[in-house]
Amino acid sequence: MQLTDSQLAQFDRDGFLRFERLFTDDEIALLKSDLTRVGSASSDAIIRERTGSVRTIYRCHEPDGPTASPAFRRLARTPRFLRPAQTVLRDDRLYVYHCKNNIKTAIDGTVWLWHQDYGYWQHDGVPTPNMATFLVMLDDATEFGGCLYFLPGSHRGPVLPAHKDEMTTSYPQWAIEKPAIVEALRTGPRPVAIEGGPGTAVLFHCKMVHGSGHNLSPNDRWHAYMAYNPSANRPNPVPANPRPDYVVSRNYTPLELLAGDSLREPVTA
Ligand SMILES: O=C(O)CCC(=O)C(=O)O
Repeated sequence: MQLTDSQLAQFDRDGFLRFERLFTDDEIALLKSDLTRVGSASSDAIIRERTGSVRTIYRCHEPDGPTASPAFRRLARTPRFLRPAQTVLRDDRLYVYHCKNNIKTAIDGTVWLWHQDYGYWQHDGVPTPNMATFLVMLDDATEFGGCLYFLPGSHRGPVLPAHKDEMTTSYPQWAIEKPAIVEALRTGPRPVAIEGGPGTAVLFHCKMVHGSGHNLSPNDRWHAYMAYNPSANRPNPVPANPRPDYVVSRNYTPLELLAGDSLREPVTA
C-alpha cells in the first residue's frame, strides 16, 4: 500500500495516520483465533493482569516459540503494514522490534499510563527515535472500553521526563512525570480518542504521547501492535538487565514484503 504525499505530510505533522477497515472481518477472525490459541500457552511472553486475565501476548510474529502464529508472521510483512511503515521511516530495511497484543479484557483490563514508546525504547539502547508502530483493532475500540488517546503532534516535541511505575499495574510502565503530562494536556492540542471498529488500523510515531484507561465496558478490547525499527537503528548493548527477546527482538533481519497480500498464504522469505 503506497501512501500519498498528503498522507506522508499528515504523518509528519500529526504523528499518526488512520486507515478505516484496512483488514476484512475474515482476517480479523483469523488473527483472533490465532491469539486465542496461543493465549492459552505457558510462556514468559504472556503478561497477566493481577486478576489473572491475559494483559499482553508478545512475539506472535516469529516462526518458533509458544506464541508463534503464521497469520501474525504474515501480518508483519503485509504491504498494508510494512510499506507505509517503510515510507514514514524513510527506510526499506525494517525489522519487527516487537509484536504485542493488548487484550484489554472487559471489566478488569487496566490502564496504560501516559507515555511515549521511545521513553521505553531509549532505555533498551535504541539510538534514535525513528520508529513507528502499526496497530489494528480486533474489536470495537470505544472510550467506555478503554481506547487509546493520542496527543497529536507530540512526536515533534522532546522525549518527556518519565519514571518507571511498578505500582499501578502488573507490568512496569515508563510513565511520563505528572507535572510534564499535566502541562502537555493543559497547553497542547486536545487528546484524540482513537476509536474504531474491527479492522481499523493506525500507524503512529514512537514519540507520540499516548495512554489508555481501564476497560469499564462489558466487552473485551483486543488490539494487535507491530512495532517497526530500521535494522540500522538496532539497540546498542545496555549495561544492565537487557529486556527479553520477546519485547526487544534480537532478530534484525530486514523484512521482505509479502508477494501477495493475504494473511493466509505461506511465508517463504
Ligand atoms: O493498548 C493500549 O491500550 C495501550 C498500549 C500501549 O500504549 C503500549 O503498549 O505501549
